[in-house]
Parts: sequence; structure tokens; C-alpha cells
Amino acid sequence: MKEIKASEPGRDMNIAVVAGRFNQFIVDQLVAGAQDALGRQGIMESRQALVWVPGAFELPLLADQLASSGKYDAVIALGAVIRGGTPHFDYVAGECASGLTRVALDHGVPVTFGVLTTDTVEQALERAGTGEGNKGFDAAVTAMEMVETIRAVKKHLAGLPG
Ligand code: INI
Repeated sequence: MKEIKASEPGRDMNIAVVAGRFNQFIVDQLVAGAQDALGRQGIMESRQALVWVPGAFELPLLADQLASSGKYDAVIALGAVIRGGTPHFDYVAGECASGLTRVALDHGVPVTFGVLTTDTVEQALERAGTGEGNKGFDAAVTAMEMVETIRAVKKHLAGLPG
């Protein structure tokens, strides 16, 4: 059986980051983590874009605009939804997650989920640290792997005998 594997992510990809401003002191660190991962991969700043929206609930709409543009190979969605004892949490986090999934499937563009959903600010801060203890970093690494995996599968499909 032929195993189709992504090659090491290259530099030739355009990546958009969409970030929710709510709890911005945390989301700033997720954005920094994502930028760190993209920079380590050698993706030039001119190939990266960052768009802020008011909160996590708004992430799917902007992710949709970016994914449907045909200009970006992947979208990284970043946000911080903190329960804080309110049922609002479930609506915001749930709609955000299902909306982002729908965008990826509608457009065939990877949309990675770097949205923290935690009970407390402390738990969110733990996941927004430096280097690899940062969910923004992880979401960017996943986005790049997904771009290469999709490229590898497309190449494989194009080479199959009819
Ligand atoms: N948005 C977040 O990104 N995180 C939250 O913790 C949050 N809370 O707790 O309410 C939040 N709410 C705002 C929401 O994303 C929308 O911006 C708002 O409802 C307007 O549509």
C-alpha cells in the first residue's frame, strides 16, 4: 500500500491568521506563537496576513472571506473563550468551532483551531506560553502540515492511472 506523506513544509505558502480581540492580552500571545512558527519555517512576512475581529464568534466569517479568496493556502484561527461561569461560553465556543469546521470543508482550505476554551484565565495563560507551549504555535504548525498533506494527496491523485 502506498503511504502518501507530506514533505517537510516549504516556504511557498500564503497563510492568513484571524484573531479575536476579546481577551486580547491572551490572544496577543497566541498571535506571537503563530508568527514564531511561521517565521521558523521561513515563510516571508509578505506571505502572511493578520486580521483582527471583535471576538471568537466572529472568527468563522472572516475565515470564510479569507479561505474563499483563493489567495491563502491555510487560515489559522486564534481566540480565547473563557467560561467564567456563563452559558454564553457554550454558544460562543460551539458556534466558533462548528463555523470554522464548515469553512474548511466548504472551501477545501485548512482552517486550524487555535482557540482556547478554558474555565479560567490561568488555564488560558498556561496554553499561551512561549515556544511550543503555545496553542497559536501549534495551530500554525498544523496549518503548514495540512497544506503539504493536501499538496501531496493532490499530486498522488493526479498521477494515478485512469
Ligand atoms: N468572545 C471571545 O472571544 N471570548 C470570550 O470569552 C467571550 N465571552 O466570554 O463572552 C467572547 N464574547 C464575544 C463574542 O465572541 C462576540 O464578539 C459577541 O457576542 C458579539 O457577536
